Amino acid sequence: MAPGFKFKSPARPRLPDGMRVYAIGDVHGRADLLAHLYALIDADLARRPPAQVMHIMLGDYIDRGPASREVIDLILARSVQHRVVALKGNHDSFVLQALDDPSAMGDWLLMHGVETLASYGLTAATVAKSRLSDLAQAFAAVLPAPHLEFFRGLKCSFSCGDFFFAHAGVRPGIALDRQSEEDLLWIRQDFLRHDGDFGKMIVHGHTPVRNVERRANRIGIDTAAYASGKLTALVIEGSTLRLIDTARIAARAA
Ligand SMILES: [Mn+2]
Repeated sequence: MAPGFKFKSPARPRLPDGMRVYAIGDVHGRADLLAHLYALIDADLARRPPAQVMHIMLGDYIDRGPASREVIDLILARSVQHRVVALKGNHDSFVLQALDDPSAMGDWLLMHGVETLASYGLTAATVAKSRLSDLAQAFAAVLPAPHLEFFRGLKCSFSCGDFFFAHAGVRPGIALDRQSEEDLLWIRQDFLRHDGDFGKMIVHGHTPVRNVERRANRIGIDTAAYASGKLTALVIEGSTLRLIDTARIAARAA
């Protein structure tokens, strides 16, 4: 950063006029919740049709929950009717790495990759008895081509108006267009503890919170859907923020 460089973040961040963003937090294999959330968004769109709509998925589609494959199918189907920007989460990054390098397959299994493999038909028993290189080959054989393209196409960040979207956050002191993939996908305390200006309002997931965490410089929307049943969408229009989440539906079903 050049000496004397100062961020100039507006006090009330806003999107371009006529645009509405639905930013969606970490799904982690809960296709049931994502389907519910899309239905809630459809109802919201029917009630209040905007000029332009964008869905921004904040990453971590897979692992932990039971239905990673179905989550990807839902996002691909959604992309036919809507503009969907799918960002890369740290968990999602293991898919391509594991196909390339069997040792990364080992790292992925330590990050709950076994649930994702199971959703693609590779059972825990198969995983347990397979060498990592065989497992990588077996995974390559069952991963549908559109899914491979989906994982290849994930972006590490996206900016619109005064908002900047990334899975985990950004590193303080580095311009938003110079952030590393490692930080955008993995950063925690160095980002979360920073209370200075980042230049834009950062919308992120990755670090679970019970309720959406709104600070002066960032908004965290990973409401731990996998465990809590609450998958959250932050709705942004102009400088107005709203929340839509699945908690009520999940509670009724329980
Ligand atoms: Mn994450």
